[in-house]
Amino acid sequence: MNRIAILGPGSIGQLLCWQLRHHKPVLLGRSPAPDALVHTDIKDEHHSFTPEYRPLDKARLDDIGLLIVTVKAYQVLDAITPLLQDLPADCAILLMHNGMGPHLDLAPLLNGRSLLLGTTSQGALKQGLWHIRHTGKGLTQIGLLCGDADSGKTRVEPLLDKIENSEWVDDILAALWQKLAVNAAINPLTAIHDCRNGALAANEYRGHIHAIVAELVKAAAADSIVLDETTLLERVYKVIELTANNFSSMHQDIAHGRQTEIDAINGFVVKRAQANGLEAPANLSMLEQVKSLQPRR
Ligand code: KPL
Repeated sequence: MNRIAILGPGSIGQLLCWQLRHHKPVLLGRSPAPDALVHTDIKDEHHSFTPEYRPLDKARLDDIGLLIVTVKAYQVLDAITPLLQDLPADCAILLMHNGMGPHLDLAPLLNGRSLLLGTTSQGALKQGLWHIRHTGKGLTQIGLLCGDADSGKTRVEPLLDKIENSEWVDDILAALWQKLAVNAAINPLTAIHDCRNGALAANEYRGHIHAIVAELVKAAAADSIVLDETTLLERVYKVIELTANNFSSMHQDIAHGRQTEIDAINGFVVKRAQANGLEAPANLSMLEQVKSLQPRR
């Protein structure tokens, strides 16, 4: 049987597990098994269900047809590599994390398995180990990076079917670069200046935001991804307006003394720019400032 497994039962992992509950997803993790997952929906109604939970150290994986990976970008390689020997040869893998980069290292290790990438702006907040609150219904986009397009799309059909406002995109890398622009502009500035997203609408941040986005557009172009700077800036300012009251995920990571996703966000822009002989000083400055705020690994 082709089961769906979710690796990384954080807030987005648990939200997807709830949304896919009719497909009987398997949760893979290291915590003690949940008696139930509690899901508080947007209307503040509580629901619960008990997914099949497999502790990672002794999980059977031979029935998994789609592995959805919802760990942080910096955990992706370490989380997936030990599982590869036990995953079926035709198991598709879907990465859903903020930022970009792990796909470059992972793709060569997959022995022909399909690799799909996704991004979601759905909001979910952890209320307890196995309790999440669904806080926002943003767009979810999924597409194929490598492997067979038809079977890749078929494997993620349950997600496209069950997640409101979700879509298949043919050019997933372009979609991820566009989302990256939003995170590259908002996340580090809110972390460095210790402010809510809405504060970035002030004039004093305009120069930084424009420089970050302009460099990102050039880095993407060097990787053959064509982005429109004006449209991206509009998108950044729209998200600042729509999420004005929120603290970004990077702000929260710094506030709680956790490692951030900066390497996969501004760090990725710097890396791709440098790989193509370009410089990205505004993004490099964000990278360095956030690194100085986060705990050393
Ligand atoms: O995705 C986000 C994040 O915080 O990581 C944004 C869009 C910036 C919303 O806070």
